[in-house]
Amino acid sequence: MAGSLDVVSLGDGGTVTVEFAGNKIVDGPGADFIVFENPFLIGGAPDNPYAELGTIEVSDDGVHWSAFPCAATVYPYGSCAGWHPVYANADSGNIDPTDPDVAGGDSFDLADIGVRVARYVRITDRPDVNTVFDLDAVAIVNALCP
Ligand SMILES: [Ca+2]
Ligand SMILES: [Ca+2]
Repeated sequence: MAGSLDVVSLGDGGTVTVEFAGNKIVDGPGADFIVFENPFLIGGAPDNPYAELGTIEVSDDGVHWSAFPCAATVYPYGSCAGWHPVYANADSGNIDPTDPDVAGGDSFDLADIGVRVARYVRITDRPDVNTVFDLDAVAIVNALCP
């Protein structure tokens, strides 16, 4: 499976902030949001993704940020984004992009970093990793205003 080409490339060390106007991510059961990049598995091996790592931070006010730790340089990449292939596809629409069990992508649980609600998600390409993060989409799993 090839990664999506319908993406926003951040550039090395680049950053993008996604705001959910009129909505928020809330800490509910399990994963609360999913970040979709376009990694693929080299040779189809699950333990050998072509990872384009980014650090994920969340904020409720756009001023104070909490980061998911992302320091790994070898598989598995822990709380980094950009290393789980995406299975949901907006064009075919047969996989729910908000279901972390089937959608693929990198899922995040606010409880892991002690955050209750977040309106913003900031993604920063890892400048120490010689790949470039390409943002496909961010999906809310647990929304405050569904
Ligand atoms: Ca949660
Ligand atoms: Ca990079």
